[in-house]
Amino acid sequence: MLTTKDIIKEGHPTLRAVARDVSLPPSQDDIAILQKMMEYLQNSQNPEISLQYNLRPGVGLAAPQINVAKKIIAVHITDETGKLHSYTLFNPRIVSHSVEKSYLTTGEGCLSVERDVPGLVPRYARVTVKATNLQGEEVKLRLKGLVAIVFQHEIDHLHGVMFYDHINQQNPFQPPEGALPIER
Ligand code: K2U
Ligand code: NI
Repeated sequence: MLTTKDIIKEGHPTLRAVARDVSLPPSQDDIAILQKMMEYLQNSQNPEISLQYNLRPGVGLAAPQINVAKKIIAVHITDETGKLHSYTLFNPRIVSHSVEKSYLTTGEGCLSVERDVPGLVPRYARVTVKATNLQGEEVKLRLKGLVAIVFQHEIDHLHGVMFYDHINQQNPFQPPEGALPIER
């Protein structure tokens, strides 16, 4: 199982690399990588397991964070309405997005960043994502709210972008014009 030591931290060059497309249909190796990433998220949200292995809770993980520069992400989050959003995806890309912005009112963190970075992170309020799932099927997801923010955070990782790259350095807590606040 993946644990905290398998997650690379700030300063590691792979976090700033542009990840490669996964060739499809996915190989057994790539399938295993994705399954381990989802297992980490589920373990990190399990009180007993996360305590036993000292795992930081995560709702998303991108392969570059385990030093695999490939376009692979996992998302496992129960949203504000109590709906579980659980996705294991190859080659995810944002194909369209709203003009309207949103932001997580608590700011963002990152499993690869072991410090608090204060400030609001402007995101698109709604995104449409296309990807290939574990079964090799093309999926099209229309996302909003917290799960849309998580997807943008993870897809950023595939382009070597960290959440704090988006923070307004002049006024970190200035909400983007007309943006929708999203509570955690
Ligand atoms: O990619 C990662 O480092 C995992 C992050 C994803 C994330 C952080 C902030 C905002 C959106 C996504 C971890 O899940 S940080 C822990 C966390 C838990 C619940 C809600 C937000 C962040
Ligand atoms: Ni992150």
